[in-house]
Amino acid sequence: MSLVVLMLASQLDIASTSVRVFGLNAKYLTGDPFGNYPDPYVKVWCGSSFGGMTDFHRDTANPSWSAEFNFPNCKENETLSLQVWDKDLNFDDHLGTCIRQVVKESSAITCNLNTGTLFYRYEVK
Ligand SMILES: *[C@@H]1O[C@H](CO)[C@@H](O)[C@H](O)[C@H]1NC(C)=O
Ligand SMILES: [Ca+2]
Ligand SMILES: [Ca+2]
Repeated sequence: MSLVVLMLASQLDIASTSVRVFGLNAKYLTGDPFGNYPDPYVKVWCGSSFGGMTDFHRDTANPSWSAEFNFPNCKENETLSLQVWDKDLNFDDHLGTCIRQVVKESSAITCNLNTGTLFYRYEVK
């Protein structure tokens, strides 16, 4: 194999990173003005790719979700966006959005929302 082919192969290898988002949980989320607890769930994006959403947990301010999200083509410096929502009968309430740029290493993120705090982890593979 020529040196050029080897160099190309190693560049392709660097380019084919992926990101796994996991360990989502939140504290002190609020529901409605009447003091009801929210029914929270999270939607996850990397760049413009939508990774899906967690299920919603009924009546809790401190949810913890087991869902994981894999982004096969998400790279360093792209934007991870996590939107936290309160499930309702008709119109779900947006409790806040967490936006972070992907860094090379794995990270544990703490993110303040409109009210409450979202925590999650991700790793770049
Ligand atoms: C990410 O951004 C940093 C700082 O601007 C830059 O040095 C690095 O090359 C970028 N990485 C990628 C994969 O674009
Ligand atoms: Ca609500
Ligand atoms: Ca609700």
